[in-house]
Amino acid sequence: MKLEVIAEMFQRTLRAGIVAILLLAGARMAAAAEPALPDKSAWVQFTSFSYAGTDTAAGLVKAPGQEFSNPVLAGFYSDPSVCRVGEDYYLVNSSFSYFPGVPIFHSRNLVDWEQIGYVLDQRSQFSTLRDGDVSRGIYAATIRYHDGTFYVITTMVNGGGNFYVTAKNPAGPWSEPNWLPDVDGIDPSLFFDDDGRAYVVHCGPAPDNRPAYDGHRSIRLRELDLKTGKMTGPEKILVSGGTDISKKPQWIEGPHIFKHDGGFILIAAQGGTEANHSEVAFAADDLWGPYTPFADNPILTQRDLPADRPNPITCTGHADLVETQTGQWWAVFLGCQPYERNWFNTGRETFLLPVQWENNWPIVLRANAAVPAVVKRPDLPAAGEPVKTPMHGTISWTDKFDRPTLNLRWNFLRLPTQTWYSLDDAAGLLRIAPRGVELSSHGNPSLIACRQQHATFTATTAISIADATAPCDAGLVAFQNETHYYFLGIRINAGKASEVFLEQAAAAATRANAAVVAKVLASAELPAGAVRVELRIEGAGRPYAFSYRAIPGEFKSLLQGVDGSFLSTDVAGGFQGVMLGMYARTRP
Ligand code: 6LW
Repeated sequence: MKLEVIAEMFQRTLRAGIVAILLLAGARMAAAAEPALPDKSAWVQFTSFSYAGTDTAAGLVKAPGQEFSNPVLAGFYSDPSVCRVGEDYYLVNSSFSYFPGVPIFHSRNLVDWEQIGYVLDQRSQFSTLRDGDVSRGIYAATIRYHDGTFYVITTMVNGGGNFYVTAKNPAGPWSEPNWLPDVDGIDPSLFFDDDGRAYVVHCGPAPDNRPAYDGHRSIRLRELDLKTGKMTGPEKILVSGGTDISKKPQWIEGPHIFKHDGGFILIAAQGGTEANHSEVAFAADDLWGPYTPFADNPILTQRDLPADRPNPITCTGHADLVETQTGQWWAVFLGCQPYERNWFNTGRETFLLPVQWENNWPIVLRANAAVPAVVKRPDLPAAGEPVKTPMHGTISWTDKFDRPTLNLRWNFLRLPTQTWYSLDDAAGLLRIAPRGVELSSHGNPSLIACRQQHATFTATTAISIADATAPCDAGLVAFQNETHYYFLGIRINAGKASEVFLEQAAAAATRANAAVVAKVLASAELPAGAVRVELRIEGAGRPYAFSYRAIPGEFKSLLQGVDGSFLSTDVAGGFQGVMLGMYARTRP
């Protein structure tokens, strides 16, 4: 976690209510000012989108019924949290400024996850997701099940702060947010004690709001009255700074409390979500502490491994634990897969490893042990059970837009302010209204995107050129944030596609400069009479290649060897990975 992000966030949570109200009022005015959409016949007609990604580690799995390879959720699925109900497991991730928010998955074997919905799929749950950088929005969520009800607790850093929602069915519907204005900070988690009492444990500011050093934070505990939905009783600081405050540990965050063998185990991330990330453990006889750090912390990190190791997994931390119905413990946590140096475009992904209890301490990986490429599956009856939509390994799929609703993999950037897309499942068309909202803006562009889940991938979309299509630019985008994206587009006018171009966001512009001007890296004339144009982005680690095909005709390269590190978190900053999507805009 970066200082400027968290500092700003704490200030914001103090003013949470006011900010939320102001943002909402402002957003309403902005929405009211938006120009009316043109008639649907003028919208851009996307006829398909295909994705294919290769996972090299998956190739090492020789006995898929008994083994698996990480990650279990490929692509930007950070800050995983997991819970079990009987034989069923549920997992949630952060979603930042993408809507719907907080994807939720189901599994019976902990390895193969099927998305069953989103926890925050109602506009009303998301009233403040209107502006702000992509890396704001919804931070780490925790999922727990208690007494017939599912709870997801998380933070909206754009205003509102911490809140929880509940559901009887994890696929939804989920309730409206129950805001917790008394919880100051991020990464809230719930702990239900055997007597039914509920507690929120979270990452808060340094004691008395006076950090002794950069990254000085605390882990705090307070009771939650489930009847009133309000915090009750005193708040207690369980940990100040981290495992050993004399060593100035940074960013103690993402806490969870578990009962084990009659005592209490607190785990938390420490070191920041980048290369120094780790997971550490503390133990106490009483829920309120005192909490003693494990002498051999961390219980998980990759930070001490040689930088030149093959196929490195980095940044491991932010874990959650679950006990299976057969009494084994497993950890889900985030990890990254750089293709070169510290460059990764796939964001922070969800990993799974077994936990060994040693003298009542949960060890995920011993010091200097690398995340193994191939892992023995959990010993669960449903091992190897197939899922409809694989989320890891080598994946390929095509969406022909022939269903009445959008597939769960599609996301919008921030809260859609208008209904600017429509699905025509009979014709197999996804229509997107070109609007004057740039990818560089803090608005809601006409972008429908899914995750880049592999370093080596191909994404292709097809646009049918109809006579009525409004004059616009439309095509395929690889988007990391407002100042780091590539847009492979065509210019459409009067029923003709005249030109294909590749645009790169002008990263040199600062975030304060709203008028970020993109630059055109390459362009080519399209042959007259093309009825359909296909656009393709291929990634092979760092190099990205952009090609197109005017139909009738063959694929042609527009530009190859484009620097994909421009889209990496290391270069672009932020918390998420690259999204690939379909985009349309009126001509700037
Ligand atoms: C999250 C924090 C972190 O809230 O990064 O990796 C923040 N950990 O715990 C955003 O994902």
